Amino acid sequence: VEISVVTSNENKFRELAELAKEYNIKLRWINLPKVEIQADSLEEIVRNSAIIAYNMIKSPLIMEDSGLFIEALNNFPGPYTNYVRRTIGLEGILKIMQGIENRNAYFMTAICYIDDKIVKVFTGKINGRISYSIRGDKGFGFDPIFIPEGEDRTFGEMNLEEKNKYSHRGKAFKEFVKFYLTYIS
Ligand code: ITT
Ligand code: NA
Repeated sequence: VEISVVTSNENKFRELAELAKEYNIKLRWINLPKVEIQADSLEEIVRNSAIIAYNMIKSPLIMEDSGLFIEALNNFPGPYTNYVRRTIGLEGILKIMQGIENRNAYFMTAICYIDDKIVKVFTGKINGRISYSIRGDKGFGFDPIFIPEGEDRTFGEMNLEEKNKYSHRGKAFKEFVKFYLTYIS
């Protein structure tokens, strides 16, 4: 069985495809923007997006919604991470965080799988901290300012395999795989 991944973000697809290889799951990229409702939780957003996409594509697919949650900012930007990236960007976040000693933050991903029988959401979370400067040119999005727990390097300083080992996306995808492999057998 082939599963489609509907996302406008090629980096996301690359990370997911690399993870899927380990389990012999084939992913196919459908490059479409996701329709996002405004809601407080990534789970709710992605479930809605997936239902909308499924009505167009009508074959098994996954979609995902991710966000960066900063403790000192009461979990902002969270579901607004994409908007913040397009507006104030990484520099803007570092500026807001100037003089703030609590750098705690986490990344979260919610993955929704949908087919003609089921709609199911899986999540993954990685704790870490916001760096004091932009470091590294690998990865994408907020990777150059996020340092995962137990590391000194930002995600921007890690290659794709290293990031996948720790990442929110890697964890959410593993949860999905646990479900999926028993579901199809
Ligand atoms: P689709 O909605 O088309 O899937 P997107 O890039 O808009 O692509 P999200 O809404 O899930 O995806 O992403 C929200 C923001 O979080 C976006 O600006 C990303 O760059 C950023 N982001 C997502 N995953 C990330 C990761 O693993 N590392 C760093 N930044 C990430
Ligand atoms: Na988005």
